[in-house]
Amino acid sequence: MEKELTIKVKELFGKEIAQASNEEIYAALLSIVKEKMQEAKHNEGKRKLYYISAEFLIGKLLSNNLINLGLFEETREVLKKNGKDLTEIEEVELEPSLGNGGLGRLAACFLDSIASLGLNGDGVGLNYHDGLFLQKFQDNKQQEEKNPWITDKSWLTRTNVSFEVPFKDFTLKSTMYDIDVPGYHSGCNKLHLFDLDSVDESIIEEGIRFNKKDIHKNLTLFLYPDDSDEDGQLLRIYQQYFMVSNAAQLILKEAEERGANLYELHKHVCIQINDTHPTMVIPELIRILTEEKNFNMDTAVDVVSKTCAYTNHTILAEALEKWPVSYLEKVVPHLVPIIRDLDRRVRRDFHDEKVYIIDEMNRVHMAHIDIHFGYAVNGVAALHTQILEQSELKPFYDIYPEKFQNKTNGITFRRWLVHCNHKLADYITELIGPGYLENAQELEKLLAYKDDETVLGKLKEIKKEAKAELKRYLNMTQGAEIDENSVFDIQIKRLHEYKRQQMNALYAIYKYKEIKKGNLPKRPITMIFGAKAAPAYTIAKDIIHLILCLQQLIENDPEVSPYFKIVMVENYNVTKAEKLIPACDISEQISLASKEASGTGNMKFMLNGAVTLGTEDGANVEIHELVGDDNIYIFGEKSEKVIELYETGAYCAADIYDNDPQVEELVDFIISKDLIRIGDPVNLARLYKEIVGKDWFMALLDVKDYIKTKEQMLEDYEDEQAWAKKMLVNIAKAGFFSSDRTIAEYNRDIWHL
Ligand code: 26Q
Repeated sequence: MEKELTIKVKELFGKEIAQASNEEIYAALLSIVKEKMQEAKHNEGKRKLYYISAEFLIGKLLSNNLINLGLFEETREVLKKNGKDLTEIEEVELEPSLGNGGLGRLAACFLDSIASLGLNGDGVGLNYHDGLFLQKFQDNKQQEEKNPWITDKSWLTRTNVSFEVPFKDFTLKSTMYDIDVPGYHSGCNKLHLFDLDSVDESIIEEGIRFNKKDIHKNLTLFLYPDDSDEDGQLLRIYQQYFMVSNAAQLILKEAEERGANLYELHKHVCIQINDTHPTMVIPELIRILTEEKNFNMDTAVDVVSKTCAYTNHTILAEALEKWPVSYLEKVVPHLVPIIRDLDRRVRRDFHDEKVYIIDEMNRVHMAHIDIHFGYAVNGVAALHTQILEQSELKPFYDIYPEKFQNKTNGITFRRWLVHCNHKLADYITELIGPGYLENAQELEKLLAYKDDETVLGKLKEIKKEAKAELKRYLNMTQGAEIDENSVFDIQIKRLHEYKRQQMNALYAIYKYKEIKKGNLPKRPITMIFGAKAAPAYTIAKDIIHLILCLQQLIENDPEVSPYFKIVMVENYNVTKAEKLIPACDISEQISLASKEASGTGNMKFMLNGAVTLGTEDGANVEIHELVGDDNIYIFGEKSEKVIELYETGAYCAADIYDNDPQVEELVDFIISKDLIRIGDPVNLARLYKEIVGKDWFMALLDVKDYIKTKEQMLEDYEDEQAWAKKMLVNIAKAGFFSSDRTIAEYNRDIWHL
């Protein structure tokens, strides 16, 4: 690397490494790594996977790619020798904001593992110019700004591949951009991102407003543009169809180039549909096969059904996509006869309106297309899959039990350990060797040290350093002053009522009041939040407002601030997650049981030695089973009970509020004089009313058990040795959550590459 970098820096900038700026070194490294990846061989195999997803939350790529190419240590050393710091050079790279949360980050971890296992599989998505919005806080509220990330120094490579995508009133010509995906000590795959040359960022007005009707200029501007009106929903259909029509054309072109007989497409291709956003790939493939390849309808349906598989990531009814037929008529009328034909087939074979594709309100249920006309359906954690089979998708499970599978999510250890916490990774390697990076189960070898004081001491030291590092980072990025000797309690994830950041805020109110009463904590507490709220999601924004107001209240109260602090991290993203996760003591995974399909942050925290405070939900259930009762803190009602409460409609937040003075006191604080002085009375009153009057995700049901359990956890934290042992057990048991394991299962049971 030393020679290559010296030559490259000289060639590009006429300088020695030591004289070059961080920007120049970044540019040189980008160029070297890109060349290496282009030279690398693509993974091969008769059957090729296409993972289609609206989101790929890939994060910054420089270090990740260096790690996977085996060049990371070497590069760091060369830079150090020349007085440079790779961490500072990474700051130059802009994070592509091509995702929102778990679903998009999962897709990125999967690409890493697919490549690392040497499997032949590419990602297909859209090249959003501004991705998800940039979050700013102003007057204790979230403001959205545009978030451009594409520069001449990005990882994108423009290709010559282009397709015509037909819409009702016009046809658009796409351009395909590629990002190379190097496997860890393995071949390279690709992420294909489709775009439109005519997209024009200058149509963005103040904030993130833009003309939703100008499809030529806006199609790939934003991920999840506001869909609170018809134009917004139509734009999402334009985006989805543009994504899948390009994907379908690419897939057929590559299959034909490889000599495939399209009547045996499924022997050459497998398409994973990541949630319902890419569902239109099914009717689109059928359309192309029948209109352009002379297939009859029965054969086209049969071949496509043997090619596509669907992953479900949510049971929230409002997130299951249903498009009015009239909207599809306005954007993609050529798909409507095909979707009607698919609906007729379902009605011919089954007599249960719950499984129809088009409902009595003339809406197309996208998930129903996937389940009937795909060959596999999977949930993303054991409990989630069980709920799909036994309640949410039961009518489908009764018809197709053989299609249903569980594939518990995972995370790539390359990014979520080696990169974000290399001190811990190095120490683990010192103890048990590097084998765990390719066979994650080897982490269990750490259990041999669970009573070893030196090892436990070293784990504590590494955690302390990560906390000090986070302190520096938060100070630099947002001027926050935190105490590395305090306990770090962290909740970072999309803002959603079911994830219950509002319940955590009620804990903050509890703690504030306790301190005011003179009940001081044994050790200062730092509560850290990071979350973006969807721009049109009012209650989510009100919850952010509450947290920011509490942050300010506590900060300015000298009786409380020495013992307690809240920091809400601005513009939470992958880069920030990589700084926050290694520093965490308490991992907040507090969703209402049955609502979090899996969670993947929970796995990242565990791997980095945090202890989970969580409900029996999503993958928390599996974490609990692995680490045992002593190494996790579980609270709250179980999913069976919650599901029953929904079914009977028996839950009433107002009853709890009226009958429990402690709960009443906490909730009332939202509209107290203290908070109204700081915040916006409209927002605070709206949130108060929501919680007392509805509380759809039952924060009041669990809040007392939650407070009690967190207090116990804080007490146990003071037994440092016992706590360090919990850290060790969590790390040692995290191997199951490697995405290499998840991908090996997808390949074994679904893809057969
Ligand atoms: C739906 C309809 C209309 C507009 C938008 C949407 C929409 C957008 C994004 C629906 C869902 C999403 C994203 C979902 C998501 O991130 N789900 C998470 O997926 C993770 C990976 O499987 C799980 O770990 C999380 O539990 C799940 O919340």
